Amino acid sequence: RNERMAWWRAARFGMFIHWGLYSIPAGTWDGKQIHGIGEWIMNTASIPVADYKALAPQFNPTGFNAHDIVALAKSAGQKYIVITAKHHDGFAMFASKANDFNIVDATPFKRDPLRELAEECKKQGVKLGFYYSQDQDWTAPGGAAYKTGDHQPPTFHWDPAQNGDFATYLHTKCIPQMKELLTNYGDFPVVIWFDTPTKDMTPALAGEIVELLNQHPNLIWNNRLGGGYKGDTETPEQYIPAQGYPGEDWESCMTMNDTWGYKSYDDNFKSTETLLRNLIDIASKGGNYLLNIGPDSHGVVPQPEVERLQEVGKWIAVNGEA
Ligand code: JFZ
Repeated sequence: RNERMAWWRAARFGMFIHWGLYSIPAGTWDGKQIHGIGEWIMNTASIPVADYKALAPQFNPTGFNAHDIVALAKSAGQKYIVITAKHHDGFAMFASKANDFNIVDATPFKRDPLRELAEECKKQGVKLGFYYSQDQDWTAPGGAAYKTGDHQPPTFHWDPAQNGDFATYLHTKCIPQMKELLTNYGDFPVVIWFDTPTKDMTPALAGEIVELLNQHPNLIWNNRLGGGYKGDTETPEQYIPAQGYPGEDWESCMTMNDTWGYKSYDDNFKSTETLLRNLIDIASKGGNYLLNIGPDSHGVVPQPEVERLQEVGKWIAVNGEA
């Protein structure tokens, strides 16, 4: 374990990327601004599956440039990147034979940004990990949903198209896609970042995923798989624990404004000073800082995020690495 965690412990600073179809509505649906985090818009606004899936043919983010994003991370002093391969909306940002609701088959863009990032990361010496929403999936039948609004128990689904069997979802979409992610990208991923487990993820079902993960002995995965598995890393979200987690590996993930996925009207950005203080506070307590960017529907990183990352990088260059 110590050997496997060595690069991660030394890294201290990483780039989180939340990017998907939700960058098209960017916080607005049917002319109304939808409260909350942008990547949750399908759930928060109770958007029917067919309407949400209709975003895919509109997704053509030709401004996406893997070289520039990896270079931006490097210039900020970030040693690794974790990008949303699939968020709760179920849309795969990678080439998938297992499910056709993906960026290569369902959009005019037809490129695989994960492949492009993997190639650039290898070239530029940055590590790459994938976030994968293993449990919530709002467009696949049987995928789980957290409750928002008036969604009803036990499933909290809002569209009959979401109904189905969770184990079937797991066996026909989640696990096949995880296999793709774990085998199609060369040296990567070095991290799998799970999220929001529900009680659907029983120890037995989670065990099937763990079996897969164990075939990749250098892989690092977080504590959000479910089924009672603790994983390798604690993941305090949007805060810094007062004492850190003595004896454990931990990573605070944070946004720069008030959303992970791009929202056109969220300009509540933290100052560079605040971001630097967070980095230093976290590093001093032995943790990692996973700082999020949310590219827009053209694949372009919002300018306030670029500026802040560059300023953080300048400070590190002048004041030295911890
Ligand atoms: C989850 C996601 O639902 C969200 O969209 C984003 O991807 C974020 C990084 O992770 O949200 C969470 C997960 C866990 C907690 C809070 C929000 N938590 O443990 O407090």
